[in-house]
Amino acid sequence: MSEECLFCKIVAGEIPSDRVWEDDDVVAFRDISPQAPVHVLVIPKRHLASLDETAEGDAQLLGRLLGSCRSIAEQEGIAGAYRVVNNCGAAAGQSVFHIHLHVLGGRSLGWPPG
Ligand code: DGP
Repeated sequence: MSEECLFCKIVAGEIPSDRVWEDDDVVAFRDISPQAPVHVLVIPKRHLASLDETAEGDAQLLGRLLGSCRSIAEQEGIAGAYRVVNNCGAAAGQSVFHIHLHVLGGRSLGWPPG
């Protein structure tokens, strides 16, 4: 855990969140500022600042994050019609430096994204 990290505090339960999923390695909760009717953030319990900070040894964890997105999409009723996004780095829109996948759905999603 990183003591200064907002999402580590959410994992620890020190900051409340609307959790929709949890297993040994992964937690998912609703985004505080939803950009779609379904907007869930999927994060590892272990602190990793961004995708750039991951290495070969994190491949299994990254796979589990993506697999959790699939399960959450099914649970949320958006299977077959959702988007998974990772913003890596401030210039790409990352504002919280604990790696997370956004699962967005429940409305029509345009492409390309902004
Ligand atoms: P990003 O910009 O890709 O780093 O996404 C960070 C997201 O985190 C953003 O969509 C808003 C969300 N967020 C920020 N603070 C909180 C919080 O305290 N609780 C929850 N549930 N979401 C948060």
